[in-house]
Formats: sequence, C-alpha cells, structure tokens
Amino acid sequence: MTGPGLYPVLASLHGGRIDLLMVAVHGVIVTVFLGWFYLFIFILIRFRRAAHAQPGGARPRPRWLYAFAILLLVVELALDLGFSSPYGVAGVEDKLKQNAVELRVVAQQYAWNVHYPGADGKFGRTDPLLVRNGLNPLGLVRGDEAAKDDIVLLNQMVLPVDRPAVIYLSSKDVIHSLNLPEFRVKQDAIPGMMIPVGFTPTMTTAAFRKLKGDDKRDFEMACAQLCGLAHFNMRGTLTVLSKEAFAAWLADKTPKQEAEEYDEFWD
Ligand SMILES: [Cu+2]
Repeated sequence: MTGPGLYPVLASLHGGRIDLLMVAVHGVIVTVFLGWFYLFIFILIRFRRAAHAQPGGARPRPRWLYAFAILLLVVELALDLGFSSPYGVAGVEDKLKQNAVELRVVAQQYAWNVHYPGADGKFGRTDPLLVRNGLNPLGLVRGDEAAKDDIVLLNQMVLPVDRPAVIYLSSKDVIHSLNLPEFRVKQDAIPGMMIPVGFTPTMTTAAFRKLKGDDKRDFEMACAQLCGLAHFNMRGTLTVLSKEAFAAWLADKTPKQEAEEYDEFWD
C-alpha cells in the first residue's frame, strides 16, 4: 500500500486506513462507472432506431433494467452518505482522553503560526488588537497568566512520537489547508472557525531521514489551498521527536528565542 511512488511514506496511526479508503473509493467509482457505461451501450443497441422505427407504441421494458439502475443508485447513495461522515472530528474526543498534545495552528498569508500552551497546558488569551507580524503574530496577551509560558513558533511544528496530537486549526485571513502528507492529514483552515484535527505520529524525523537516506529531510507542513500569490511559499516543517526529546525541547523553548526568529522572517 505504501510502495515507492504510490504514496508518501506512512507516518501516522490512522494513515493506513486513509490509503485503503483511497483504493476502495477508486475501486467503487470504476465499478459504478462500468455499470452505467454498460447500461448506456446496452440501451444504444437494444433501442436503436432500426429496431424501433416508430416512436410510441409498445416497447420492451425489461424488469432487470430497472432493477439494475436502482441498484446503482442505491450503491451511490450509500457511498455518498457513508463517506461524508466527519470521521476526523469524531476521532478527536478519543485522542483528548489519551493525554494528547494540544496545540493551535493559525494560518495566515503566508505562514503557519504554531501555538503551544506551555507547561500549564492552558492557551493564553489573545487579542486581535495586539497582532503584529513579527513580535506577536497571534496577539497573545503577555500579561495574561496563562500566556506567560506559551510558545509560538513560525513554520515549525514539533510533536512527540506515538502520542496523539490534537491541532486546533484556524486562519487569520483567507481559507488555507493544513497538509501533512506523511501523516495523511489534510484539513481546511477557515477564518472564523476553530477546527480540531487529531492524529498520532508513528515515525520520528530521525527514522524518516534514515529511511530516505537524506539527513536533511523533514516532514513537510504545506498549504493545500491556493490562498494567494505566495501560496507556494507557505510551508514549514514538522519535526517528530522521541517522547524524552520532545519534553526536553518543550522545556528549553523560551518566549524570547522565538521573538528573535520572527523578526528575521518578516523583515
Ligand atoms: Cu495558504
């Protein structure tokens, strides 16, 4: 299923099922297409003009033909309803119960802002009036007690391996889409909405690099929704660390460091 060239490397718990779904959907679509196509060809030949020169009058109407058409309709309806159930959102509740890492990702033209609640596990208050590209891209109220230890990163997401993660996805301006191909995660970021996305990384960046034979390779965090002129440039990296390394990284990040990184990017 994840052979070379067919799919990206698989690095999440649920990803195998997404890959299977892709194959299943295409299989079903081909079957339904062939069904309708067969019916079309059959009707062309069976009811051709030479055989039925006069319109009206008694015409052969085989029962099986109706049954066949109804069967196709039922299959399609079942697929439409079945595949449109919001699986991704339903999975989030479970993940939160399993001590998930929670983070916010706020998209904007053209960057990903990644917000960790810090040691207290509480996201600090934000105020749109405080938003400044550079020093305070999310408008974090630094005086707020919950905001003091919050970490805000630019185009960089860091997660621990084998632990569920829940991302609360939103956007500051237009519709973007968070795409993590190796994790089979793709979710639109919509202004005015906070959309939770849950998944569990199963491969560290170190293991990924080894697999690819490239010690600079990173998991990509890309925008999958054409969102403006620099859409192509809206990309970052997702680093997956061992649980211990993640804890150490989190403890090490201070608000001051990240402020300097921001200034460089927006200059
Ligand atoms: Cu975008």
